[in-house]
Amino acid sequence: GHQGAVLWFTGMSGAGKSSIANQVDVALNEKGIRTYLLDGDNIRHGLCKDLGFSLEDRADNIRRVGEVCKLMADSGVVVLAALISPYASDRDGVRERVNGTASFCEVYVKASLETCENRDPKGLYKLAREGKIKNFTGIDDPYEKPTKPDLVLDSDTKSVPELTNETMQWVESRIKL
Ligand code: GGZ
Repeated sequence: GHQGAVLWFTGMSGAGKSSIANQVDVALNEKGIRTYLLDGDNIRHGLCKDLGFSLEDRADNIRRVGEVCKLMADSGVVVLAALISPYASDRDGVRERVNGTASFCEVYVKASLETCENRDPKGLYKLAREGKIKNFTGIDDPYEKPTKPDLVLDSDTKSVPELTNETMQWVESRIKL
């Protein structure tokens, strides 16, 4: 068996968190590593169905998903969590909760607002600009950039496959699998 770990992908909507986490998930499975992917967009349809996007609700969202990460990592799974997680204090809370029992890696999926807005895969930035969605991260709600991430993925200039490889290299060198 391998030791559990948490790879926590943070970044704005459209930065590529889900795409990269999905590809890393596939790559780890190909190596026979047990994984579980927790995606903000999916979690918000179930476990965190009752939560919105206020500061308090985002904090609760991160805390709940962080607890699930800890439980699963304790059972030996490599957990991939992809949530915007815009507040440093919430991310630090998860790190503190997970550390000690499993490895925690804060993966900053770095992309400029311009990049994210140009991609706008779901048309949400457009709606936010039109004022039809309020408190949208990067538009009228903050994103606190990680100051000491364990890994930075430059999504402005690199492709999903490249960033997947970078993540795999980091995982293989830093986490005992
Ligand atoms: C940010 C929002 C918002 C607002 C809806 N702000 O790109 P997506 O669409 O598929 O993923 C985003 C998702 C963010 O959920 P998270 O659980 O990751 O957020 S957090 O960590 O801050 O709790 C986006 C969509 O929900 N979405 N409204 N106002 N993203």
